[in-house]
Amino acid sequence: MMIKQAVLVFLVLGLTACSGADHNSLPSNSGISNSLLEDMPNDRTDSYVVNPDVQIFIDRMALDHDYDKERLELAFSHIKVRPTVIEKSDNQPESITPYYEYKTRFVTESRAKSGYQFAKENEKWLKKAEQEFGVESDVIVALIGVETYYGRITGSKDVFTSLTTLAFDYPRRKDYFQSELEAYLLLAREEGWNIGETKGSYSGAMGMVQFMPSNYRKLAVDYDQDGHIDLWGSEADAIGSVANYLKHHGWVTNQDWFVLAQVTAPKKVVADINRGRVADTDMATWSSLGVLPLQSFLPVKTGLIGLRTSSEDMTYWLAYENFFTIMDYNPSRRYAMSVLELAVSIGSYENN
Ligand SMILES: [Ca+2]
Repeated sequence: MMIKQAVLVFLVLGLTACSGADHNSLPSNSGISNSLLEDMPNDRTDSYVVNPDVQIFIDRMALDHDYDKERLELAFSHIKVRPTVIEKSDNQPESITPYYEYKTRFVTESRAKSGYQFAKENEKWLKKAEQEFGVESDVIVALIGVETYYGRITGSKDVFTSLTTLAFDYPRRKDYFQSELEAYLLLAREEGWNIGETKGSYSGAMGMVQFMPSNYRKLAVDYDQDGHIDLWGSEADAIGSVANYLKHHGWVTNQDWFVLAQVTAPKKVVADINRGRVADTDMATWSSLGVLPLQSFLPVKTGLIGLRTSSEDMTYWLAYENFFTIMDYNPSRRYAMSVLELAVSIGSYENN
């Protein structure tokens, strides 16, 4: 989540492909996972530990957080230096997939059915989260459904290796990934994980809700109160964490997400379609620009969304604040619309 706008590709996908996270095992004596220890480069000079930037990072972790320097030296000496990560340009297929194609990955009958079942199994936690955070359960469930198919696909890459590669060999976003690496190492210490045993996405997003380490530390919650925040194994923790995230980013309880709209003069609003990530324009202004809601609407500000719903058709919506709060999870309109459409499907599944 949250960095999907940057489509990254590893030149060499040499990462271990075993699935699941063994993050619940006890820390080894070294605090490093066995899989990482077994993955020894032939020569220490092929490892990240000899990189001067890594040495600076290690010194800073020791100084700022009193982090065990030997443990870090050992961990970084077991990651082979990988070729620089490259970024696909903005016009790669991934970023221009039209909405009607994009949504077929997420808004499906089977995903709605599984979401309905997930909701039934977790009714207790979803009700609690609705009350405590004010986020509707269908939205929480749909978000987990789009992120990882309700926890079925949480990523199989070692988070420490992914973040190290991005932190030191992806110049454009190295500050961001160094701070995520820092958060990951602190999280590992707090949660008692061996460094290198936590699996996630290629960019270091973790668990059923695909939180980056900084959000894991800041916004994830131990909702079943077993003493650990486990976003892989605990559906309760995943539910509470998503609800807390959305509340933190301004979710408005029980407010609609959008209304369908008609755009009578597209040229007049060409700069307003998919502009920004805020609901900042009132209905009177939209009306003067020829944008007319096709359904009953709330007297609050909205933003204009336009997405391709077939090869010929563009559909428009006036989106309320909550639509943009979903975009705080992943800044893609197609993503936000998919989550909300899946939420509708899950909510109406029982009546199918
Ligand atoms: Ca827990």
